[in-house]
Amino acid sequence: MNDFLPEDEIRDRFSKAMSAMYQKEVPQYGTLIDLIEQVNAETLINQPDLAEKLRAQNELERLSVERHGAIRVGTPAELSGLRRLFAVMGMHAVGYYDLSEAGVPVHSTAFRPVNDNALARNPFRVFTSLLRLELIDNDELRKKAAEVLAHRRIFSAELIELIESYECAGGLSETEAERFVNEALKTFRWHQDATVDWQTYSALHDEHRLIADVVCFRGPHINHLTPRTLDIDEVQRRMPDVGIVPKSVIEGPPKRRCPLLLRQTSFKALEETIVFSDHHEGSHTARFGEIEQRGIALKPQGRALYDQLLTAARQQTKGLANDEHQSIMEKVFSRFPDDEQQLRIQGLAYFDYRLTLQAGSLEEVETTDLETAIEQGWVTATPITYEDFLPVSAAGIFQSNLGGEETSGYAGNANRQDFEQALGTRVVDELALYAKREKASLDALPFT
Ligand code: OOG
Ligand code: NI
Repeated sequence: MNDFLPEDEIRDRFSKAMSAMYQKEVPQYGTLIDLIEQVNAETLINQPDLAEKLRAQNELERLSVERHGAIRVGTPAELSGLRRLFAVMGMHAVGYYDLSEAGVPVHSTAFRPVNDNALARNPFRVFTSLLRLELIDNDELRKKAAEVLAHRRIFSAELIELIESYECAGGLSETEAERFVNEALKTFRWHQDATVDWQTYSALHDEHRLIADVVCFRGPHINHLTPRTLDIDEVQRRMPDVGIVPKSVIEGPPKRRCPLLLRQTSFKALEETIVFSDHHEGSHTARFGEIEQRGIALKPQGRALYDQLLTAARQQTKGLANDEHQSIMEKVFSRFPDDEQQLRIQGLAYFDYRLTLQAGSLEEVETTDLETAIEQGWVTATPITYEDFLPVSAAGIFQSNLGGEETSGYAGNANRQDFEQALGTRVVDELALYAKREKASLDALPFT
């Protein structure tokens, strides 16, 4: 019998090790975590109903585990290497995000667990972006960047060996898993010393700060981690009290009774001292901390409405501070139904259907229809949580930390095929995952 450590367990250990490393590397991130824990605790006291609901869903003990991190890589080989690394932890590429639209020369996916049990155990995901050198117009600069990237190795020999042994044997033993977590962590560590001289860094930085961030260092340092908060508006409000500068607005939908998709905010990236290969001392800003609050996954029709309202609101919210931004968003989003029944009946969002314990006689359930069964309390419909990302929000996060204005310089360049070729596989369609889960729950009900 093989005695493998479950992938979910490896992911759990890895995410905790990553969190410990990042708190040590970026002390402000530890401050953010303390603030979130305080706000979460207060929210649970002030909203006993929410506390009860979370307790019933076994959510309380994993409230404090990080929900996601983000990295950026420079070459197809690095991206496909990451695919193999994350597979060891049961994380697979889900979704394609084109950020060129928002003036950021990358396209991205999220490595994440895909099945319910794995998500329930630890939903840790890594938003992973691939730099698109082909979007750099300057020939000389593009060649220089490609050359620098061609020389770096972001995975240790020991890590590659462990990944190969996972692929051959189908798992890792306890001791191998321990070594794997250690070695994998090194890939995402911060390096104070750049691999290039000051002049090269500056030239790349002037093209786009992100290019310098990807090209000039030894590896894809983790650039943020993101815990979950129960009250993002409150955390945004209190960040300055603990000496943290928040980004100007909370991204995503406004506050709702039935939370939609994903809301995010972050603190601004820190300026950190860097020593360049010519011993020149300078600084680089890349690393920050983020928080998220997740809501229901939307069906294509709901998502179209979200995108439409977001676009309408964006024209009115440009440049506004968070409070005004949120109040305009609330107004614009009043067109989006805000109760679970309407979200369900109008086919706007995904739900998970379950037979309740007091489901009368099966016969009664069998001969009725879904809506009656829900009304009678024989079947419950629970919102399915959105596990993915939002490209417009992601662009907002990128921009606030790269100091970039929104530009359209790289726009109109979605190229999923290229991305999948670099990755070495197709990305999983996120909507198909939610649809499958909803359908499986419906199929398990005893209707005839
Ligand atoms: C990724 C930014 C996107 C999110 O949560 O939407 C992101 C990055 O800055 O590399 O993490
Ligand atoms: Ni993020």
